[in-house]
Amino acid sequence: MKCDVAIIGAGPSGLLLAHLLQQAGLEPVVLERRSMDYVLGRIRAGVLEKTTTELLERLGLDARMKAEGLIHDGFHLADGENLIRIDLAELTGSSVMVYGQSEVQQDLIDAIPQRGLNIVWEAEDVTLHNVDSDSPSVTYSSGGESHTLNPRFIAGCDGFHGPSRKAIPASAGTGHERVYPFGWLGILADVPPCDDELIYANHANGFALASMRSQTRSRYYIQAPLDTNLDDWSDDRIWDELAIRLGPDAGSKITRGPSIEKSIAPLRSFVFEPMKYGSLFLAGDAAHIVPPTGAKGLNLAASDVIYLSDALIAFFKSGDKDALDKYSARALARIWKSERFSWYLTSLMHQFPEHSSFEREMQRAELDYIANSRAARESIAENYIGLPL
Ligand code: RFL
Ligand code: PHB
Repeated sequence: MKCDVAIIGAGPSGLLLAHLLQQAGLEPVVLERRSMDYVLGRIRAGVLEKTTTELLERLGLDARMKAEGLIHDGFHLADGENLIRIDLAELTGSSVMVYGQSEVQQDLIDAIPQRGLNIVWEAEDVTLHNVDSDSPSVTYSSGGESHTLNPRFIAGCDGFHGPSRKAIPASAGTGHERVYPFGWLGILADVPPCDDELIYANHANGFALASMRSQTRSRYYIQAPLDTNLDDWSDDRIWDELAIRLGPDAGSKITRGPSIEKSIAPLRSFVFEPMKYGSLFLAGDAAHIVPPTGAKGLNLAASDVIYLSDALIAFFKSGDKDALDKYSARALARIWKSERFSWYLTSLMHQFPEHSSFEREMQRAELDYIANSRAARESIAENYIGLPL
């Protein structure tokens, strides 16, 4: 099979990159460990920045998003009592799109046959070889048979736990990490959302987020200890806790219903640099993780692949390696700013076991400042809608 770029992973970064390269006339091959149904069933992000919606537009894969996605002109921070509205439209002239990552995945996957994209689902034992040379290879097995790809480049889009980052020798890069002492317990239910906009709440019992997928499907999260057992959290217990944490107004507007998905995700900040080693380029969660509080993970995956596809296309069209050499520095400049914002909102909105009354007062004072300062709200808004590429 001819292969210009072997892309490992069919999450948003792998599929977006594959479509961009294919659109430019290159021949990428995507290797995905899981089945298509498994990838489609993963419930994750919900908020898309303009960079991401414009990328889907550029690929001509924006029709369903435009028809079904919800444009949000603002969101709320809450201190358990009062709501502080961050008016994105008024403060920045822009907005965000609420459209689930599973829907984005569906749109990217639906277009695979029609665009002639090569993808191997359930590829086993994907292994990278000679990544430090100009002739790397990737071996894998599929349907009981062994295969080898000989691409010019490999794109590691295989998420935090994939093999790509691990193929880089420890001496060739640095990982920067912060692990938070809690996770998010998420619930998805076919009930109308409690508000038209998202609410991020800092309550003495812990953080809560009211989000949505549509006018009839809600997504909620609560901060929970890392050793939380999902069996201890009946739907009723989660609804009761959300009603407390979201405050009297939003809490009283929650519509309860049976969960259609429940999961717990740990929170982590992580950056690996550089994002290039020889002929291997990392993109998305393979190179960095943000805690979900800033809604940045999927959006960073999108900006990485915009930079990476530009650089790869320039190389295949003209042999110019300059943009490839600059990819890591260019991507990291945006990544670190999103890391900062995600860490800041996480620090502001959660209860930390190690905090004393002093740190809790700092959070309270910061929320009070945000409520009363346009400059503070403007700073939050410009980060939330996404910094320029
Ligand atoms: P993914 O989505 O993890 O995809 C990686 C793919 O690689 C495959 N893979 C392999 N394939 C072949 N061989 C191997 N050995 C492999 N090992 C792994 C995996 O099966 C998978 O298909 O990474 P990608 O593409 O970089 O995309 C990143 C995003 O998925 C992630 O950043 C976001 O979901 C984060 N995130 C959010 N991001 C936002 O922009 N806005 C949000 O509102 C938002 N909310 C969230 C989130 C993440 C969450 N969780 C579960 C951590 C909310 C939550 C709760
Ligand atoms: C979601 O709807 O899943 C969601 C929304 C906003 C976030 C994180 C997750 O910050």
